[in-house]
Amino acid sequence: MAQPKVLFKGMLPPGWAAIDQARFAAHGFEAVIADRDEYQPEAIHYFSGFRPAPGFMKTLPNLKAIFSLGAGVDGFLRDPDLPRQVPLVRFVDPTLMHEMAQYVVMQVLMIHRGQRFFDAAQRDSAWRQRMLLRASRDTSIGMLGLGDIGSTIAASLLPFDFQLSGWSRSRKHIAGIKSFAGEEELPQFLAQCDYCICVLPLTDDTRGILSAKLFAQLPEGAWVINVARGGHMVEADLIAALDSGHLAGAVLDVFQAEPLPPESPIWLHPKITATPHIAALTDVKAALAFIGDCVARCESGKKLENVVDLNRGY
Ligand code: NDP
Ligand code: OXD
Repeated sequence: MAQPKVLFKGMLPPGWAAIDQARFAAHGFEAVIADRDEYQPEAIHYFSGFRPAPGFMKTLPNLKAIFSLGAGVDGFLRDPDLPRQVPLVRFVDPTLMHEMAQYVVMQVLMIHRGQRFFDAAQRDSAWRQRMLLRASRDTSIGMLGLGDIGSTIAASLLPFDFQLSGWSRSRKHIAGIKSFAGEEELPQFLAQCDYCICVLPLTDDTRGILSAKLFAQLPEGAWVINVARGGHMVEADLIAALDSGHLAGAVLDVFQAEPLPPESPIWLHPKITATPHIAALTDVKAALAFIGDCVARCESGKKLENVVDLNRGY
C-alpha cells in the first residue's frame, strides 16, 4: 500500500533532500521535495518545513496536518494564508533543547570566566592572572521564556551555583529557579538579571521586547544573550546601550535580517559575539522520527502532541 506523502518546502535540515526514499519509508511516509519532485497538490495530506514562503500552504487543499521542522513557528504564522483549520505541530526535541543549553552555558561560562581575556594574553605569550569579577553565587541569570528550551537551559546552569530565574506568562514551580510571571513582574525580573537570556517565541506580544526600555531596566553592566529570534531585538537600541556602557556585552545567534548583511555594524562591534543561527540546528535523525510519529498518529486517529495555539502564537 502507498505510504502517506509528506511535502517538504522551505529551509530543510542539511542533507535532507539527499536522503534515500527508503529511509523516509522506514519512518512510514514518502517524502516529496517541492521544487524537485512532481506532485499533485490534491494528493498531499501533510506538509513540513521551516519558514515556507507565504502563500505556499494554501496551494494544498487537502492538508491534514503541518509539521514545523523548528521549535519556533513564527515562520509559519507570518503567512496570512496559513490554513488555520489544519493543526500545526512544532518540533520539540531533547537533542535540540540540549544543544541550545550547551550554547548558552558555553557563552555564559566564557564571559563569567573571562576566557577572551586569557585568549588575548596567550596571543601575547603573557602570564596574566585575573580574579573572577564576581562569584557565581552572586551572579544572577534570568531566562526570558521558561518553556521547553528555557527550562532546559536553566537546569543545565544549576550545578554552577548561579542565582537562576525565569520569566513566563504562567507561574512555574521548578526547584532552584525563581519564577516571575506576567507583564507586572517583568520589571522585578529584569532588575535582578546580570545575564538576560531571551528564549521567547516570536509573537505579537514579544516582538521588539529587547528594546531600550528593557535594557534600561537591567542592572548596569548586564549581558544580553538572544537565542530566540531576531525580531525580538531592536538592534539599534542594543548598540546604543552597549556604546553608552550601560550593557557590558551581548551574544546574538539570531538577527532581524538573516543572513546578517556584511554591512551590519553588529559584525565588528567590539562588545558583540555573533553566530549564524546555529545555537541548535534540527537533527536529521530526530526530525525523521518526529515526522514519522506525527504521520502515524494522524493516520491512526491518535491525538497530536505539541500542537500550536494559533491565537497565543506559540
Ligand atoms: P516554548 O513554547 O516551550 O516556551 C515559550 C516560553 O515563553 C514559555 O515559558 C512561555 O510562557 C513564554 N512566553 C511566551 N509568550 C510570553 C509572553 N508574552 N510573556 C511572558 N512569557 C511568554 O518554546 P521553546 O522553549 O521550545 O522555544 C523558544 C524559542 O526558541 C522558539 O520559539 C524559537 O524562536 C527559539 N529557538 C531558537 C533556536 C536557535 O537555533 N537559535 C533553536 C530552537 C528554538 P508559558 O510557559 O507561561 O506559556
Ligand atoms: C528553531 C530554530 O526554531 O532552529 O528550531 O530556530
